Amino acid sequence: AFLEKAVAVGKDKHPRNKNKHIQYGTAGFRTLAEELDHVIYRMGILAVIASKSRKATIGVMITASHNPEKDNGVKLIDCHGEMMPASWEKSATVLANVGDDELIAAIKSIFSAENIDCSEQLSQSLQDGVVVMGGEYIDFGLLSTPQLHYLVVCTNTNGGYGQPTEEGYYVKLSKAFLDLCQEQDSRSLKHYKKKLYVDGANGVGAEKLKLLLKHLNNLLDIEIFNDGTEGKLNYQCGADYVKVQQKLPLGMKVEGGVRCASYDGDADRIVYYYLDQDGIFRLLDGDKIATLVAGYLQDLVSRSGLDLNLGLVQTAYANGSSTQYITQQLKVPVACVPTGVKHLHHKAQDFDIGVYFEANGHGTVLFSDTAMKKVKEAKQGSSLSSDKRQIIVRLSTMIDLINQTVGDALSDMLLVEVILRTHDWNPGLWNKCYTDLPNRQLKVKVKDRNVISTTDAERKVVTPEGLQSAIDNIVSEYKQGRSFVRPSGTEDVVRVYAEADTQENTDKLAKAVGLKVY
Ligand code: NG1
Ligand code: ZN
Repeated sequence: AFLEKAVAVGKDKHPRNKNKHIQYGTAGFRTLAEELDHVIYRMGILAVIASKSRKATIGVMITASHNPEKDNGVKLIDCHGEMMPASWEKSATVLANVGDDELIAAIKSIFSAENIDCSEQLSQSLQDGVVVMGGEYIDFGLLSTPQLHYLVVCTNTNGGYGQPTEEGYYVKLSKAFLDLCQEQDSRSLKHYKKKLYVDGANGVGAEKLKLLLKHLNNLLDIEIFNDGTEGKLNYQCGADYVKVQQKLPLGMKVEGGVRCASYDGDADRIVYYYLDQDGIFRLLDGDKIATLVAGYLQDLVSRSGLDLNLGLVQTAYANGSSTQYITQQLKVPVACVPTGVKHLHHKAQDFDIGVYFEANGHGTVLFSDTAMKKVKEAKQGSSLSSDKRQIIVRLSTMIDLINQTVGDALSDMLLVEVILRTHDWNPGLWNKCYTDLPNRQLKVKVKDRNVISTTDAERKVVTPEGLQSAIDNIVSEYKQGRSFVRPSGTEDVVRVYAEADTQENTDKLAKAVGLKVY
């Protein structure tokens, strides 16, 4: 609403009617006074944006300084009394020179260049849309994506899934976590340490983690990095960066052997990692989390004596070693589906207990109605041995710990922590379950990514004709080679994935396949 008004008032009262380019120089805009009207109007707009972004007072000076009387000028003074930084000078120049109709786009680009949260205005637009249709809404303010999923279910089940408040979310998760930890408080732990470093991706997760921590009775000793007070959202940090680049996020200082985790911006993904004793970065991605969780639940189920089937759902991006480990070692059935949570979630519903994870760290566990009922009934049963009872109670508390609605960085983190604690594992012991095949993801820009169509859960190309056999030929030259390409559903690129026996060969393979796409 503000933005439309800014354009309307500008056009009406302070139009830009000369096409002369004007630049924010060392001391602001300087030119003939008669050419400055629209510029000064726009500096009013910029001043508000700057002040809001700095959460502080800034200044606007109108002066001809040492120049003749017919001249004039305008400059901004930043919050500590100094000149505005160069990036703002650039924004000022852009804003001063766009046509009256391009003002909205220019303002939005300043929001993004200066990393300003424009969600408040978008939230207002949303509310306008709801009200226009006679709808009602609850404005929860800032939440993580999974928190909203949780609130929706709670609301529609009249609290059956938990209290429909943000606090209710923390209470539900933390209670389950504390119960699961307490059960084994008496054991002395040799390898599991409560120290954990978390990279919040400069998104909403860090703030929410701080609130959750208040409920965890110091069972975790968490240090938070990239909490959004300084850096840019997902810039050289966050789950995707760490997973794809296979390195530590910006600003994180870690000691060897300490568990680290990265969330993504809206906290529905999480990946773990650590530096080993040689200082080498080791990733514990969605596949490693999936196998940890599936293995653990599988064991619980089998010890519980309940007749429940458990399966794991992956995508083509799952590391080949993880699929091999889960099918051959853990003997858990694995299904492969196309990329995208909706496919994984849907497939996971085929099992009594369906674990699904994308390699990038988005995933959760689904318990079917049958599974929930069986666990509940068993828990109420009177003829259980105390060993069995303990296992059934564990399983039941696990259900509370897991946000079944969607992948959830906070819930998944607690889940991983509980399992590691139960096994008394450090990250090295976790990582030893299987060794990832070296892998590489590339993006290729093409004219029209949709000429590529795929089948077999995106593992084989259908069109353009000949591409798949070309890929097959290349792959056959590599030991343990596997590669596939698919058009991204979220970016205008084709993604190339490759695995092989060594990192060097993997990179070569990915590049060679990429060239076929290009
Ligand atoms: P695309 O752009 O279709 O590859 C990416 C992720 C998906 C999923 C979506 C939605 C990879 C390779 N792809 O999809 O897994 O998370 O974004 O965020 O990580
Ligand atoms: Zn996300």
